[in-house]
Amino acid sequence: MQNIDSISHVRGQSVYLDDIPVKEGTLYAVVLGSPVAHGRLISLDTADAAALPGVARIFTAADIPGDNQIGGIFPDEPLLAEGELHFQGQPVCLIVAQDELTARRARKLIRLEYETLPPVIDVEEAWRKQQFLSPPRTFRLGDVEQAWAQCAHITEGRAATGGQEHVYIETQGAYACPEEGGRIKIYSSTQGPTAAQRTAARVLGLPMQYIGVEVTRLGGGFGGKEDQATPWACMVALAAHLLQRPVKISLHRADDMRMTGKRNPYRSRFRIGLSDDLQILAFEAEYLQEGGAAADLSPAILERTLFHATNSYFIPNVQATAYSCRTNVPPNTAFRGFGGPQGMFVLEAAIAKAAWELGVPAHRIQQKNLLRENDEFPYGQRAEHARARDCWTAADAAYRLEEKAQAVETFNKTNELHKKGLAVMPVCFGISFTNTMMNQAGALVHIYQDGSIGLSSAAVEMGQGVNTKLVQAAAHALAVNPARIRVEPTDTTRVANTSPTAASAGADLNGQAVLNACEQLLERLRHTAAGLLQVPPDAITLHDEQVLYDGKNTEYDWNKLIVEAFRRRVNLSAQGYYATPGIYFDKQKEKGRPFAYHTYGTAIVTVTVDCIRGIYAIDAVDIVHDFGNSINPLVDRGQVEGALIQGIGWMTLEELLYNPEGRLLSNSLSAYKAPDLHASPKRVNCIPLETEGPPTAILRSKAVGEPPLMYGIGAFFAIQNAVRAFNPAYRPEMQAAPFTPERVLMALYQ
Ligand code: MTE
Ligand code: LUZ
Ligand code: MOS
Repeated sequence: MQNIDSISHVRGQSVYLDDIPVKEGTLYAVVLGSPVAHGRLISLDTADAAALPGVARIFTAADIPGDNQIGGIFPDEPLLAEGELHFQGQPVCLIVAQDELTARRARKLIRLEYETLPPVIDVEEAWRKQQFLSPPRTFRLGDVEQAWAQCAHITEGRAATGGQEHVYIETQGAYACPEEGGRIKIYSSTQGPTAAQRTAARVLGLPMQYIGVEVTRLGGGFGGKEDQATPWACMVALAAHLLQRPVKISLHRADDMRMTGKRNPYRSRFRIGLSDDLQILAFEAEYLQEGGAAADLSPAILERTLFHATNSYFIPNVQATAYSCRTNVPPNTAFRGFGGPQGMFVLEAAIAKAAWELGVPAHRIQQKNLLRENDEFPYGQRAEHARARDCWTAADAAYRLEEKAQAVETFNKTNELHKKGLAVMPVCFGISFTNTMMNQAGALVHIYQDGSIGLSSAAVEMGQGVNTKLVQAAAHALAVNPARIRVEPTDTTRVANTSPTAASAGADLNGQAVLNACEQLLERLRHTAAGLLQVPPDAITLHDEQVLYDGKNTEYDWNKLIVEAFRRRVNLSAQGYYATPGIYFDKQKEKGRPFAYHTYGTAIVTVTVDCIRGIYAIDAVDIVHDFGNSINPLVDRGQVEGALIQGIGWMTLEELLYNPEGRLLSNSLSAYKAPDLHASPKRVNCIPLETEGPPTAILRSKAVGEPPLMYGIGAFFAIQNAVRAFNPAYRPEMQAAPFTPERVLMALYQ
């Protein structure tokens, strides 16, 4: 089935926040951000700004009727700064005016008096000063101390990965409208409608029932709107509540880039020990996560780094410790992979380094150590339906790994100024929110009298195709034509207490809730049909819009059945609910079964480096991916391609630079290089691994949103291998991503 949004997207008819027709009297807001990364606010003079014609009001922390607090995991983040300033761009005042231009003019007239304090920008400095956002965590398996003695080869090193700007096409924004009786309706570009609702209620000092949040779709989220869409929703809610006027905010790209958090950069140390026959016997790592100025989701991201510290491999002795460090930059946040990519990079860096030292290709070490059925992860869960080896074997068979590696070597022998590099990137990603509580979802399905169907769920459509998958699930369950089904905007008044659409689990959780609602309806309809036909309900089935008795057509089709059900006063609406079974995690012991299942895959990445210029091209990425039984191969392939290119961008091009004063230098799309067509691989092959898929995946179609991002890590190591082919003396002190052309050039001539 084609993505249900594709036609309206192409025609420009899809509705995003900025396409909602505004109500008469709507005001527009802009935010004044802190000019310093660390400081103390002395005074705030808004008189001139407030006097500018057209300015409605200027809000500061003092205007907040409820709690000035938006922290999701820990209450450590004010909506508007009070006393201390913690990062450049931290919201200080909200300026509301008749139009945006006036609000921006007024912003320039606000005078801030502050004392500047020394900022901490460097994560190692924060670590030395013990500035932690949450307590350090350690995952352990076996006994590393005792294992080192058994290793024939031990190597140590350092690794670093950079941040990443989300570059969602639609920037952050929200629109709040006051309604009757003090209620506020918020339209928000958020992955987490309930988070926006809960936090706005807290800020306004109102019960949650007073706030309704509606989301039609996002122009991309990628994790950047899991938590960080909330402040903008709260700000317009505050202004709408106090002014009793509709208020809208829509961030300019520059404000969005400056004020919002990004993927957490990491600095890490590793030690890896192998046996003579390349078995990894021990792995030890210490991860320093750059959290930014507030916890946001960083503690949960830190946890996922530890969950994915051993990626797709079994290592019998592991000790992994992670520190979430507080620095004076915008709070970093969720980004596709959620700490998993940062963890996997470190192990891959360790394997690559061990491979050079031993003079073997890294893929020999990788292959040797892939997970097998029932192997234990450091967090206690065992690999069930482990597909790591199946994906590798299938990739080897389809793409002929040894021949490819041979071809790269031959090329490198015969070419002086261009070198090729090859790397394999196996991926194993755990599916479920690691916070067990969040693994629940709801749905509401109405069958209208005319047989058409309205479907609501907690899922937010952000381009990943979740709504299409929900329509497919409902059509499958009710045996109707998908064209009958319309997906309603996500709305906290229709489905309450929702988790954000994140962790790649949106289709699984909400799809199962939709199935649950549809099963209830189906049960009622089968009884109705049985009554009409005077036969037992067990013998009734629905198939292709027909009511069947004992497998044979009856006089009733879907429309006729619905008319009869309504006449007989059968409830044609159902609320569905789902909570992932069988998952738990004990944070005291750091053991449990946090994931419903794992998504696996293997990618072979080949690149060519121009050794005069340091530039490179990704020749091909050849993937075998475990989709389970894909419900929508086209949507899923789109997810693989998009995630892959996002991963390649993170590993090769995208570089966030802050100056020592904590100012973002790469603060525009001309200074920050997001991957484009030129950065994309010349060829992407993706073969689905033929598997059955687990029952907790929606119709056995595995979660696909995040895992393929990590194939991009292969690009880093492929480039590194090409560099080593040119410059065998290359010994990086630290394996640091992104491997930008500048860094490649330095490495070629180190
Ligand atoms: N695809 C598009 N087009 N746009 C997005 O914002 N977000 C990604 C992924 N794919 C995203 C996307 C992220 S970070 C996640 S967690 C999943 O989609 C969320 O959707 P799902 O749970 O329905 O897979
Ligand atoms: N968000 C979250 C996530 O809150 N918990 C998770 O485990 C997670 N994983 C991936 C992406 N977002
Ligand atoms: Mo995705 S990082 O879980 O929004």
